[in-house]
Amino acid sequence: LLREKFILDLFDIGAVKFGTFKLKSGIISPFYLDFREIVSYPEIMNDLATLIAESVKTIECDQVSGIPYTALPIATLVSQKMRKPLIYARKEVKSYGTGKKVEGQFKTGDRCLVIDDVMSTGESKIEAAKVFAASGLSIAAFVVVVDRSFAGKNIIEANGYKYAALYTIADVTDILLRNNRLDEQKVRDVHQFLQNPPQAKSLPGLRQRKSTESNPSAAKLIDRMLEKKSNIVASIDISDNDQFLAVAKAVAPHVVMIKTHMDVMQRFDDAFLNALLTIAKNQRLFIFEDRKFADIGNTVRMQFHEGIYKIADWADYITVHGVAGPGILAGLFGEQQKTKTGGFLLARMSAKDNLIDNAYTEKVLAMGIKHPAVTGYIGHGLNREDIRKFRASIPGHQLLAMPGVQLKAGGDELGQQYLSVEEAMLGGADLLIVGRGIYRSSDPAAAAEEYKNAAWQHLQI
Ligand code: S5P
Repeated sequence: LLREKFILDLFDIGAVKFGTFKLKSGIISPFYLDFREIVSYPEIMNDLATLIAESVKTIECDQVSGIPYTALPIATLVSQKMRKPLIYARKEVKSYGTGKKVEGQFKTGDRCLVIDDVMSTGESKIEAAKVFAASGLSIAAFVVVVDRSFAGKNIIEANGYKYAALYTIADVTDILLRNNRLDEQKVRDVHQFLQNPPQAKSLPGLRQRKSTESNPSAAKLIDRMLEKKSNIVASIDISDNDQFLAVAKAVAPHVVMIKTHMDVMQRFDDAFLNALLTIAKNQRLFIFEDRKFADIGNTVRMQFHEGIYKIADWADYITVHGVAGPGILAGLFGEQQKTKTGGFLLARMSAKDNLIDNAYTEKVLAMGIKHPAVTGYIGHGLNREDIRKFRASIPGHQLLAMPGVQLKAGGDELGQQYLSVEEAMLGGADLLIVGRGIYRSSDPAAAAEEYKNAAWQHLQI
């Protein structure tokens, strides 16, 4: 039977392995799937294309596609077998030429069958669906070779997409067991894993993660969070100075930081700054200037220390883009840390269709992990699973601050995307940055307290 033979072949070429494997999320898995090398086995490729074409016979579609890289050559063969045209979404959009996101010919409204090798969290499928939708295509169905049984299927179906898998991982182990390729113990390990899917190991509590040596600015912030029992950063984006101070006073008891965009204030003078610093001192909170520095080292050094704002004189924390490379950290914080200010690097943003991709996020993390003045990162995510995976790549002594949060998920008319407090916290955020959710409320003090309580109960201290 082709269906069995294909799995035995996969096993024989090492595309499915059993043992102990650490996944990207930090979860230890008793099996591992890697389809990247099957392109080197033309017979196996042909068998797979036959199996897929057979299984999708009843699905009506106009186009066939595969998610790059691994599934694209597979989809190419399926397209041949089905005699249906192939399209594919680029992984990176070219900055020259046509700038098209989807290659191949199609019409608005075409229904596309999208093939992928493995289903795990569903994240890459949702991403692909967004790209296709933006080009006017709809998804006829997603079809994967093996479903490794995480939340993926639910997410795909909850989003209203048709979904099919050639095999579940349990089908795979059954076939291998029947054909004496696997012993019973290994199969039991897999079944056990599937019945109790382990959560990505959560980080130790805040107290344990605190490291004054490797991250003094995070240690200071953690102490203050514990003291105030709050991980809320109130982002007071109000340009009227008096209104700003009134909200600051009201929310101060419930928040660990007030985040400012000093360049939107109508007035910047000693009276205003002193009033703000007095609130900060009396209510034991920090000032977080969301300046989003992004220039070369020499320029950001001036922007930080000089000019009208002299940010370095009063900001406890600032935000920094990684785009200019490590020189920006040297410019802001010096070779040795000469300032007491800590920096949050923007690793992911909450704005819809922002240009940050995974490769950029990883480079920002690599840049920040080595630097003692990097308190942590600004990050966001699709849902708790997505945030968890991202959180797993941040070391415990650095903090994750998450904007784009309200009590309920949603968004605004300018592309801001909101996660719920619960989703953000269960994903592993350490600090929540809340703007309009608090200052637009008719009672900002009560709102700040509500956010504080809703978030704090989820924080591992
Ligand atoms: O990705 C980001 C990064 C930041 S710092 N998305 C954001 O929204 N922010 C900031 O967080 C933004 O500049 C604003 O000050 C705050 C969110 O405000 P809200 O009113 O949407 O909660």
